[in-house]
Amino acid sequence: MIAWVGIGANLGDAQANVLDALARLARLGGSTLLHTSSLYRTAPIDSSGDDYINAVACLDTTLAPHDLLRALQDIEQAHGRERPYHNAPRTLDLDLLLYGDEVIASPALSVPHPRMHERAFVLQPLLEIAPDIDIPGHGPARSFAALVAGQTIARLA
Ligand code: PH2
Ligand code: MG
Ligand code: MG
Repeated sequence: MIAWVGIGANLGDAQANVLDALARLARLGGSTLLHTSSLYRTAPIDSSGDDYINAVACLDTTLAPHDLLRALQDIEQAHGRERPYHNAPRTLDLDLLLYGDEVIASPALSVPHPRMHERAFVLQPLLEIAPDIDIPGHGPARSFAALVAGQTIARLA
């Protein structure tokens, strides 16, 4: 299955944390890392603290969705992820954005990620590596680009 993962960090050395997450995804069992976007510096949306570093990765994986979610949470925990309150600044956040064209609504996991089409920090890196991708239930990801054009995002050199 092709899975898309959103990566974000705005605590500690956010850029190093995102790069380490990409390295860990490249080593993930049962999975092959196919594509990674550039890194982006983004203003916090419904969050606080420093600017975020964001990226998106594409995996070809044999892991079932909830097993992949657990693997992503293990990587977050390796970076000491704490959740003191909703959308608190974080050392590392790994979100399962898309899992093939599946729609999943379980207590632990919502796919597509519910707000991904409203967030430039997801859409811009995703469209960089998958310009023609569809978001199940929403349509072409690129059709939302104009809606998020006011959000501050800069690709890192
Ligand atoms: N993640 C959030 C909330 N707000 N803002 C930016 N810029 N980047 C994020 O990754 C992010 C956010 C919840 O996970
Ligand atoms: Mg998130
Ligand atoms: Mg998350």
